[in-house]
Amino acid sequence: MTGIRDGVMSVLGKRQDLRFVVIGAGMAGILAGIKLLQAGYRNVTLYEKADRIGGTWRENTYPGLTCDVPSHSYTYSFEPNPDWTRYLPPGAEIQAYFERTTRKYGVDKIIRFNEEIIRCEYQQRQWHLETRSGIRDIADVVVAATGVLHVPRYPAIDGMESFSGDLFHTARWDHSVPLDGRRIGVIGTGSTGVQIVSALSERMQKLVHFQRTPQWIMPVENPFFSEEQKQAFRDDPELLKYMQNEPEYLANVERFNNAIVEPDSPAMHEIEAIVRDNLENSVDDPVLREKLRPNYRAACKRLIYSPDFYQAVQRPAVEVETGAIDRIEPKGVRMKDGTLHELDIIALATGFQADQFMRPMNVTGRGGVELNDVWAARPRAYMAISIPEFPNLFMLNGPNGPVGNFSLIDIAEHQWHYIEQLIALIDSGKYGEVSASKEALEVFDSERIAAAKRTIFGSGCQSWYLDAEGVPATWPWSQQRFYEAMSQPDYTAYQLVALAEATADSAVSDT
Ligand code: NA7
Repeated sequence: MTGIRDGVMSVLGKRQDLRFVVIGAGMAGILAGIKLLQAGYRNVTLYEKADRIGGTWRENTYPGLTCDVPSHSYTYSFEPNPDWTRYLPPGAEIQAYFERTTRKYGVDKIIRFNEEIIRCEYQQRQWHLETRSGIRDIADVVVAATGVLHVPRYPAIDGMESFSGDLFHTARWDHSVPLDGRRIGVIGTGSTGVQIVSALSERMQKLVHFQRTPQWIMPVENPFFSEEQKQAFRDDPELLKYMQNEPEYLANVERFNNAIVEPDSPAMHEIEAIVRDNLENSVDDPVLREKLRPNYRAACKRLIYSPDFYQAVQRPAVEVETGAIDRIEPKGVRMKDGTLHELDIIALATGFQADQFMRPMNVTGRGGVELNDVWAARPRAYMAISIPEFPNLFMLNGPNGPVGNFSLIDIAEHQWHYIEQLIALIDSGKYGEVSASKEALEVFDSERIAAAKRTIFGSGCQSWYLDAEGVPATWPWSQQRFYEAMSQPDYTAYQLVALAEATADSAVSDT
């Protein structure tokens, strides 16, 4: 089927009249915007529900927010950044990087802010979109770059509204609330809870960390880059490129990914030994150590990288509460055993609804097929990119893609390379509709599920990686296999409707 590709790649960007809508101006949407402009398309709009770009890095501003991927690897491959201040980038620096990059590539000029797409309907060979404020638009191609973890998950704890202090989800951090010298409760021990506890342990009069499930902690150092180092990165593009593709880090990512898909490999046992040693050697009090010891395998939940969490929880102001929460009362958190933790602030580090993706947007595909119905059991997409009956709609960081302790920017760039080749089919004027075939999705999905159950994510713990049936929703194969899959679409997996045919169909439905 390479013939299909050869015939169309040469004309990319020719059909200047093709209209693109990108939904979401986070890392992936900005990438799509840059790439479409660079390909020569001029009819491109990004819709963003908020008043700024940034996605995750705009929404999350909690104290201690840090990416667990090294700074230089957490950049677009084409836009290295010599100015990162430290090995792991603080959230605010990442936000500033995306803002700078958006302006540099002119994407800021094509974003419509404060416009949330609420409806996206395929009719007569085009996508008809509507925003919450009532704006309507039509697109030939829609790129959904709506993010993965963007809908906060609030816990079902009674009495939250009765709390007399300040209570908020960590993705809605209220910066008007003073912290120093006060009493805070942090509910949740994912990456977010761990980072907040680490950042606040010395600032609070009292910090109670409510832990339903302990976490394995991977030690990591987080040094600052010196002025000399940053100057060297500025002066030497080759050095900067080397930092982006630092061989030791890349080898670690590959080893880690291979370990995820082979839970009994020596690499996974090595990871388990490192986190176990970290716990044994870092926590002095045997009672606290046992409270912090998980009873599931390392990396089953997303592994937490932290340079200072174990130090933080041993500080005098910090208490790790492992009992069950009964309810929230005006003065604080009441435990099932009757204990009341009196607090001024409660931060809900309880994560996100990881199965939402494009939703709550209402998406209706060919023939009136509703995405909510198609995804009723769980979200799924062929190669994480395309859904049958939803032609010319492609996803970045959609369901069943790789997630883990590595850069989602790298993942999105590879996905874009693949999507670009699907767009080329439409751009060629030869095909009017491009979407994965039902058969291809079924085969992909059943192979994926079988493999996913065997990954470390399926080794017996609760996490946001799991779907409603308890199966890991992630890409279950090696990183290499992902790169190979993204290098070129298997066109036989696609239902390609010739432009003439699609136009004739839409003419029929017009009448
Ligand atoms: P996560 O990783 O989903 O963690 C959520 C945490 O909240 C986790 O410890 C949960 O415990 C806990 N939780 C959820 N509901 C409750 C209730 N009702 N009571 C007590 N504890 C609760 O979210 P994060 O924001 O930390 O991280 C998300 C991702 O963002 C992270 O993996 C990175 O990719 C970036 P549980 O483990 O379910 O017992």
